[in-house]
Amino acid sequence: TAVTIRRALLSVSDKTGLVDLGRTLAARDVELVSTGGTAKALREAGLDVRDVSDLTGFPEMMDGRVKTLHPMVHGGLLAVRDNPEHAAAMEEHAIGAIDLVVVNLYPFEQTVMRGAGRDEVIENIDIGGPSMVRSAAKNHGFVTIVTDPTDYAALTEELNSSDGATSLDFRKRMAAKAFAATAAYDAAISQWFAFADQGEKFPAQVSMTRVLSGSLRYGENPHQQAALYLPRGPHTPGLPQAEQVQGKELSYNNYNDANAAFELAAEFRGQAPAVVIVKHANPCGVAQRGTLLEAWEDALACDSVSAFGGIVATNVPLDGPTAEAICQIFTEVVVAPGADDAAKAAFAKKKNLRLLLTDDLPDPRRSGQMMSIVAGGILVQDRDNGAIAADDLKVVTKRAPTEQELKDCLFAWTVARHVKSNAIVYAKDGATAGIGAGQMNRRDSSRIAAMKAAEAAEKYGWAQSHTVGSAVASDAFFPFADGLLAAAEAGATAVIQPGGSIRDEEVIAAADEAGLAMVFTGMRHFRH
Ligand code: 93A
Repeated sequence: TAVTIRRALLSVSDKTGLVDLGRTLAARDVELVSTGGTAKALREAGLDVRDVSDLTGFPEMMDGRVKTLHPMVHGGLLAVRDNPEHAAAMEEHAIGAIDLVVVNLYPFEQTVMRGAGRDEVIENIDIGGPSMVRSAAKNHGFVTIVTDPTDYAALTEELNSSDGATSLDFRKRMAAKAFAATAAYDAAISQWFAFADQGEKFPAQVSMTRVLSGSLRYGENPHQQAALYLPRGPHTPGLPQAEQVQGKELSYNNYNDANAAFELAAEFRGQAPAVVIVKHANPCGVAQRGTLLEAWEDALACDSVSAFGGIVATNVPLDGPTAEAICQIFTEVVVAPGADDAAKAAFAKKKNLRLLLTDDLPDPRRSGQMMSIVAGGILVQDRDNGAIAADDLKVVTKRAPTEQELKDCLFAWTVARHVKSNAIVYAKDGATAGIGAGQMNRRDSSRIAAMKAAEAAEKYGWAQSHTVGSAVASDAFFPFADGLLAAAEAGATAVIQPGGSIRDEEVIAAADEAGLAMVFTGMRHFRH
C-alpha cells in the first residue's frame, strides 16, 4: 500500500511553507507541476516546475477560473492504478499519474470577513481547488492529498521514513481532513448565499467545529460528559484565550461562572478598580473603589457567606494586597486582565486556585449571538448589548433622583443586567448592598436582597443595612407595587426599572407616596 511520490501537483493560495516543501520534494526527484502563482513562487526559489498549462495543453484562462479543470489533471488523479481499463485510458490519452496534491483554497471566508464586495466574494469561490482535493481524496488508495500547511511537516516525515512513499494510513488520514476542509468551505459559501448575501445575520448552520482541548473533565455534574468548542473565525478575548497561570484544569461550571464574572467586570473596562464576585453564575457582590483592595473588601461584604467558593473577576490588573486578601477565603477562580509579581506570588500559595489572565476585557457592547438548546432545537439570539445613557432616563415620580441617587441607580442597573431574572439589585456609593436573583416573582427577589443586606449589617456590625439610602434596580418592570414597596421598606430611596407595565400608574403612585425617586429606562434586561 506504500505509494512512491513521483509527480506532485501544487496549487496553493496560502503559500506558507511552500518553498520548503518544494525543496523537499525536488530533493527526492519528484516532478513538480503548479498553477501560475504557485509555480512563480517555486521558480523564484530556484526550483524546476512544470506549468499546469503545459500539462493540459490549455492556457490558464478566464481570470484563472479554468486552470486545472482538465482530464489531464483529473484523469491523473482519479485513475485506479491497478484497474486495467483505467490504465488503458491513461495510456491512450497519455495521461500521467499524479501521486501527490498539495492544495489550499481561495480564501473565501477571509474575503467575506474583511467586508469585500459581492463580485470579489464570488471570485473567491474556488472551484478547481476543491475539485482536485476531492479527486485526490477519493482516490486516496493511490494519491496523497495535503490541504493544510501545518501538515507539510508530517508529509516530510512520512516521505523520509519510507523512502519517498506514503502509507495508506497516512493517505486516509489526510483524505479525511481534505473532505472536512471542502465541507467546511462549501458550508461557508452556502451560508453566505443564504444569509449574508440576503442581508441576514443569522447563519444557516451553527458551525462550532474547533474543539479547544478535547473534552472537559465532566459537565455540570460528574455523570455528564462535556467539551468546549470554539467558533470558527476570529475570536473575541475570552476565557478560552486566557493564560492560565496556575491551578487545576477549568471545569464546565468554572467556565460558566468565570464567564459571568468576566462579562460583568468588562462593564467597568477603563474605569476605577472594580471587583465582581460570582456564585452559580450570579454576582453576589460588586464594588468599585479607589483601590482594588477596597473594592474587594466591599464586594465581599455584600454577601460574604455566598462568596465562599466563588469566582472573582477584576477590571484592572491584580496587585499583591488584593491577592493576599482574596486568598483569605476559598476561591475557585480568579480572572483578571493581569497580575503583578506580588499578586502571582500570593496566589502561588493556593495551589488549586485557578488564576486566569485575559490581558484585555471585551467590549461589553459588542455584537454577537447567544445560543441555548431546547428539546429538538437551538435558540439563537443577539447578545444583550443594549445600553442606556443617563440622558435616556425618564423621571416618572414627583421627586427626581439626586446626583448621587442617579449614580447609584446606574451602578445597580449595570449589575442587574448580569443577574438572573427576576433580578433586584440594591446599590449605594459604588457597591452592591443586596442582590436578589433567580426568583419566580419580583417581590421575593426584592425581599431576599434586603434580607442578605440585613445579614451583612449584622455580621459586620454596621449601624444600619446598606440598603438604607440605596438605589434599587429591577431588570424588568414591577408588575405590581409590592416589589417596589418591599424595596422602600428596606430603605431604598431611588428606583431604576424599565417601566412599561399596565400598572405603571399604580406603581408610580406607590413610589410617590413612599417618597421614592424613580426613573424608567425603557429597556429590559431579562437574563435566564
Ligand atoms: O479559479 S479556480 O476555481 N479554477 C481552477 O481551475 C483552479 N485550479 C486551482 N481555482 C483554481 N485553483 C486554485 O488556485 C487553488 O485551489 C489555489 O487556491 C489557487 C492557486 O493559484 P496560484 O497558483 O495561481 O496562486
